[in-house]
Amino acid sequence: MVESNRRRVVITGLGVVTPLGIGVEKTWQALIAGKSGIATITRFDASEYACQIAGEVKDFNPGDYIDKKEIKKMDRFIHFAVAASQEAVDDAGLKITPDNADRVGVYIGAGIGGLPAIEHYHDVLKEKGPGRVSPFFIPMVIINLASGQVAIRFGARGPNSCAVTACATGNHCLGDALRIIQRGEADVMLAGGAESVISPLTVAGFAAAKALSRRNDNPEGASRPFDRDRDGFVIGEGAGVVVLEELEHAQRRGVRIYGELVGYAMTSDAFHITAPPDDGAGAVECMEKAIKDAGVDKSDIGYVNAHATSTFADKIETQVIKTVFGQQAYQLSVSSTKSMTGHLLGAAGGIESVFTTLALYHGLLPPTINLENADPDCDLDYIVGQARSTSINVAISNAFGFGGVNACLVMKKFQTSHPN
Ligand code: V7W
Repeated sequence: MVESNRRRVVITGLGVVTPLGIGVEKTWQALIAGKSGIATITRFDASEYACQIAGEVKDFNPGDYIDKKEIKKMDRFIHFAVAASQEAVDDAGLKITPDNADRVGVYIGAGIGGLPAIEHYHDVLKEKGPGRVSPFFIPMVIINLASGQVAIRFGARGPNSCAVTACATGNHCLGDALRIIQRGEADVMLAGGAESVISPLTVAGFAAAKALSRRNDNPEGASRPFDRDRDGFVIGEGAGVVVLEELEHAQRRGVRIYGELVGYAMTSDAFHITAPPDDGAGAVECMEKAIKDAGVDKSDIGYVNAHATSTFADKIETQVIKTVFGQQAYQLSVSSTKSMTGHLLGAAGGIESVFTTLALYHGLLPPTINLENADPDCDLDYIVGQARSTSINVAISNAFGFGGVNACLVMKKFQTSHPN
């Protein structure tokens, strides 16, 4: 049961770094225009690799956000986390002072973290010896240093942690941060995910697992969720961070409210390391529980931001949505923004939470691109090719990751009075 007296949590700031652009405005405009951020890999020579394409963040200069001497203490995923957090904090007009610092926390995770720096310093160790490994190597790569560096930057002395749950990381981070505010342990949380693992070992590893698209001759067409000819996901990099804030705290500050985070659930498939079960039972239960937690009717939900990664699992997610919604599934608008951004792994939930929030706020649903020939098992309304105007009030954002982790978030258009 939803406790009617529980603290309400609203979204007051947004920040992203994505393959579609640096910053919310640039990314959102590209997203609703149906642009692809996928191209041939430039971060290393991938010409001998089975997969040679990715969603790289272009023209990112960490020096625009971080002092020169601090840059080398962080791997790129932390640079992204800091940049997205700065945008979100500025957007929310949030001032963190000694008076409120212990009521502001950070919960930003990554699925893999500093693997590129691990690869680099392993080479340094082998070629030049242990004395040449940077004293900053460990804090550069460990995942909780995304939250740690963001807290240091802003002096946020409240709860500080992170989830590390593969491709569900971002959703777990927002959901866990939601609970922290609902329980009264903080008034404001910066929450989201960051990832940057477009490196030789990651690409080789995912390709060996046959998880990646090999459509190297057509990068922009490679991420094609729900399409008959999808052949794996495309790795992306970036970060997505939101400012979550207790409603009255936000109202006292007089800040813009983008939307309300009303529901969260997590479940486990307890089934397989890299595949969901055919019936998607764990995901079904996760969506059901998140909707119940939100205290909304299924019929209130109008949009699903699907996890859909352009793999075999897209048809399982389609089945999951049908199991949860029955006939209503065919009235829902569903899209996979990964068709444009690629799969940002631990950052996916962070950026997709921003997209879902903006979709409700602007009344505009982002499309699924590259859906040319629908898989017969994928027969829902996927907002093919073009963004769609909408007047819906409630949306759900899915994230399902390796290890069988499921995390779903329900967002609602902001209304002063709570209908529940
Ligand atoms: C991903 C994978 C694709 C989905 C899983 C659910 C359960 C185990 O690339 O995000 S399939 S794996 N997540």
